[in-house]
Amino acid sequence: MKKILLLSYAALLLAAPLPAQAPVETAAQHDSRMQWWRDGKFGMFIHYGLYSGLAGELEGKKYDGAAEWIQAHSGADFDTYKREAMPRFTPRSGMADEWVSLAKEAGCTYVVLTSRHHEGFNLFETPGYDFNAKTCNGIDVVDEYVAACEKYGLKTGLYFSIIDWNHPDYDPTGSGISYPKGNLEAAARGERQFGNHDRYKDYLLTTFRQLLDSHRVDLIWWDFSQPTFEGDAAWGASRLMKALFDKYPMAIQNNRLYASNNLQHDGVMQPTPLWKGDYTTPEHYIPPTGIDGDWEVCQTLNGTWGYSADNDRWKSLDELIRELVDVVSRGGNFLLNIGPMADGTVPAESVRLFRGIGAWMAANGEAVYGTRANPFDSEFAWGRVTRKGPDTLYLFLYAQPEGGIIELPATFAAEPAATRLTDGMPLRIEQDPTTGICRIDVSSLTIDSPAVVVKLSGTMNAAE
Ligand code: JFZ
Repeated sequence: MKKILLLSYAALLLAAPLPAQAPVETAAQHDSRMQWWRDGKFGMFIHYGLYSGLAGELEGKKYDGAAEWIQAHSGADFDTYKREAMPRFTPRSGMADEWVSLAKEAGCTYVVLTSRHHEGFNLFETPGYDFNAKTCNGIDVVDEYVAACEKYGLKTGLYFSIIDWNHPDYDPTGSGISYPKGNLEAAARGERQFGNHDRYKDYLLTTFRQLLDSHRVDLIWWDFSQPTFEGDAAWGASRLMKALFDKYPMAIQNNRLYASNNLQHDGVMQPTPLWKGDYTTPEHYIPPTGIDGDWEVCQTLNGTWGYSADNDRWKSLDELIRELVDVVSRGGNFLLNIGPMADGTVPAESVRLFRGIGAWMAANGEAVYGTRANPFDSEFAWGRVTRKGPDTLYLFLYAQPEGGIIELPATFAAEPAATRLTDGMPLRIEQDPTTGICRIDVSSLTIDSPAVVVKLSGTMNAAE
């Protein structure tokens, strides 16, 4: 008996020192857990909260920039923010159905809703803590959202802010993370009980459990950390991760319980070690050569995540479709945002843009879903490439190549075939074994969409 105990103790000591929170899984199990996400490629981000009603304006003053940051930008204290924002926040039953049905129409395979943002207002019922949509407005927004995801067959993601600008116990000292000046002043005046951060960490765990206990989730999008404020010390990260895997062992989570280079906007971005989360999250930035491992670009339509009444800096449909293609061709996922208004209505231009993407995806989605990164060493002046399995390439033409001929530095084992994806129209293709170049004549194609797709079927020979 003693011997057995000793032996198993030795085995424990010899085992690789895995961080406690890492899911215990083999590489194959990891691949199967990640599969729907890797193949799904395109998701909708939804930023909805008290800030949606303010729409970029507080106490008669307008704030440009990210509208969901208005409390930090204005410096409003909790009482001011609550007094101003609460009456303007008018969630409506049925709005979540509209969001998810738009996502479905756009060709998204998953959705991520802000269950709580930095303002700390929970969109779901949180017994014991009143600052939540159910208590204030009678609607558990997350309930209706999860039901809509099930109805339309999309994977259910929830964004969960670990930062909290209004919880009395949240202590931002030394975090390097913005905090509303008004709350700091109120704390200095002794009007706010402030800064028992251990108790805040307990609150985070309790609240996260409340969320999971009443809502089925496929993905959690944590947000966010700084190098001086991350992981176990700042958030009790291991406990949060364990709570997720205990309840949903197949769930996926991003990397923002820890600081990383998510906000880096140049150079080669480093992958996230798996124990910090399943994927890296570049924001408002498309890494030019992708990132090793799994990654997802989150992007806005007009520069703000939360709804802002005055912002009309909308990107064009062509730009957005090319961003989607750029990301997918480099091996990433694309999470594109809507910021619904006070009553949940999606701004008309956002609806138009998502429907436009949907129309393009309906015709060309085969070249996006289930694909992997461009297998060639570099990109091409005429456009982008994805690959599916061992014998299919998709070439996305942004422009006509010189002389109307695409030259790929590859040859194919069997006679390859090239067709226009939308209608199967065959294109002339020939390969030259001496130079190792394959030429496709695309001169007959009109570039009448942001990306015209050519499907190339044939098994590529390994590079010499
Ligand atoms: C975060 C949020 O702050 C933002 O509101 C939005 O939800 C986005 C998707 O994620 O973006 C960040 C994260 C970190 C910093 C700034 C914006 N930062 O470290 O300054």
